[in-house]
Formats: sequence, C-alpha cells, structure tokens
Amino acid sequence: MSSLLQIHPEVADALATGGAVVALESTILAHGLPRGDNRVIADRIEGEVRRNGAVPATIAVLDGVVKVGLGPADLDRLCASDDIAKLSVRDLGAALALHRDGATTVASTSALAHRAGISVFATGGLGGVHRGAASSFDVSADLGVLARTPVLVVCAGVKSILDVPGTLEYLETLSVPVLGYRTDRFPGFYLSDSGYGVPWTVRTPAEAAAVVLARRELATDQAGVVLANPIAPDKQLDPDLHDRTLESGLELLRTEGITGKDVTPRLLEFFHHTTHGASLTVNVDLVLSNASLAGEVAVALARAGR
Ligand code: PSU
Ligand code: MN
Repeated sequence: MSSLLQIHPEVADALATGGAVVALESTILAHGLPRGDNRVIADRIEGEVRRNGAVPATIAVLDGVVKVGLGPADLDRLCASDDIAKLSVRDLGAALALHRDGATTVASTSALAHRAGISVFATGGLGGVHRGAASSFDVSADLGVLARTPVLVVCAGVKSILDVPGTLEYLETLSVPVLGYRTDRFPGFYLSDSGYGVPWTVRTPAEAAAVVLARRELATDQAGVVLANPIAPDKQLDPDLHDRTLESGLELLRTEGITGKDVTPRLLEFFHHTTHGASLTVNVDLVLSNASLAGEVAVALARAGR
C-alpha cells in the first residue's frame, strides 16, 4: 500500500490472518472530548474493543501520513496538540500534501477503514442533517460517504442538535440501512430514544453481521450500515436538563455566529460545561458501549469468514 497510508503491524497482522478489527475515529478524541480526559478515554475505548477479542485501529493523519492504528505516542500527540485539523474526506489530500496533523471524522474514518480492509467502525454519534439545512445546506459529509462506503458504523444515533427526522429521511434516500440494536427506536445520542423509530431491529451481534453478509451476497453493499446502539435509559442524560441545554446551545450558536465544521465541537463543549460534566459522562459511556458492540460484531464477521 502507499507510503502515505501506514497500517500498524498489529492491525496488519489481524487483517492478514482473518482476525477481527474495529476502526475508531479520532475527531471525537481531538475535538469532541476535553483535553486530559481524552487521552484516558482513548485507552478505554481501545480496551473495550480488545475485551471482546478484536484489534482496535484508531485512525488519524500525523505528519501527512494516514495512520491506521495508533501507538501510545501517536495518541499522546493527537490528544494534546493544539494543531490538529478536523479532516473530512475532502481534506485528506491537502493534509497529506501539506504534511499536516489531523483527526478524522466519521466520513473520513469510514473511507480510510474501507481502504485498509476494515469493515466495522465504532463512534459516538453520526453527523447528520443540521437544523435549518434547507437554507444553510449544512448536511454532514458523513451521510454521503456512508452511502458509498461499505462499512458498518456502530453509533448512538445522532445528537439532538441535528434535525433527527431529516437525517433519517436522508439516510433512506441514500439507501443506507439503519438497524436498531435491541430496540425499534432511533437513539438520540445523550438520550436513549430520539422520539423516532428505526425500520429494523437486530437482537445479537451475529444478526448484525448476518445483515452485512446478506448485503454482500446480493451485491447491494455499496453503502454502509448504521447500527444504532442506544445508551441504557438509566444512564442517559436527564431529558429536562437535555432540552434546556439544547435550547440555550442553539441560541449560543446564533449569537456567536458559529457555522460549518465548528458547530459540532462547540455544541459538545457547551453541553459538557453547562451540565457540569453530566453530558460528558453519558458521552463516554455511549462510546465505550459502541466500541464493545463493534468488537462483538467484528468477531462475528470474522467467524463467518468476513
Ligand atoms: N458526533 C458526536 N461527537 C463528535 C462528532 C459527531 O457526538 O465528535 C464528530 C464526528 O467525527 C462526526 C463529525 O463525523 O463530528 C461530524 O461533523 P460535521 O457535522 O461537521 O460533519
Ligand atoms: Mn457540517
């Protein structure tokens, strides 16, 4: 493979021997979680993948090279540096050519995971259709990339800061299937239930893997699969606190004039600050739960000969 894409030896070995591998994104580490906490959480996320028998491959760009699987020093840098760009797919070429450091979003992590031969990916929340997208045109590139990248993404739905029904409609338009894990409700990131339903429910990691395999068999797998894994109801953010924080957060975006790729990190930071860390605890819990489930699905796929 190109010298611009380096696969960590442990990941390369697992891929070569038919082992289970889970891709992990780095934007959540560099731009979604507070400094200091992020480094510890990075290890815990990877630990959840390993606990289930899969190899974690956190993806980022360092010194203009795509790294699939990061060592401890790479993670240190990604979690501490002030100069980490947020890289969607369209930014990758420039970041490589200009020797930059950058964190990858769901869109770019999916694309790079697929390029490396990894078919399961865990994150916190998927990007989606933003409120007011009809005039701002702000629809996350996550959706378009998922429509043409055969990777299963485990997530806790999308944040309520987005237009949730609009996002679900758009996923349908793009022919990206949405599976609820042991639920028929679409999760709302901090909340177990966004208020909207999902078309399909799977009850086990093996069922999720079987969906991927059936799509391959039919050659209808040009798109990815969203496996929506809700936070347990007793661990979700208090819904009243959530609604109040959301309202003031949206107001803050308007007064600060924040748009585009800065919206998601600013709002997450506002939530963590305003809820005195309660939203951070939920965010961490759901990412760990997604990493764990992704590990199980990757193992089920590997057993089936992927
Ligand atoms: N959702 C979260 N936390 C995050 C993100 C999404 O709860 O950190 C990140 C992911 O990397 C996702 C990106 O791909 O934000 C979407 O950003 P945008 O809306 O600018 O496309
Ligand atoms: Mn956007």
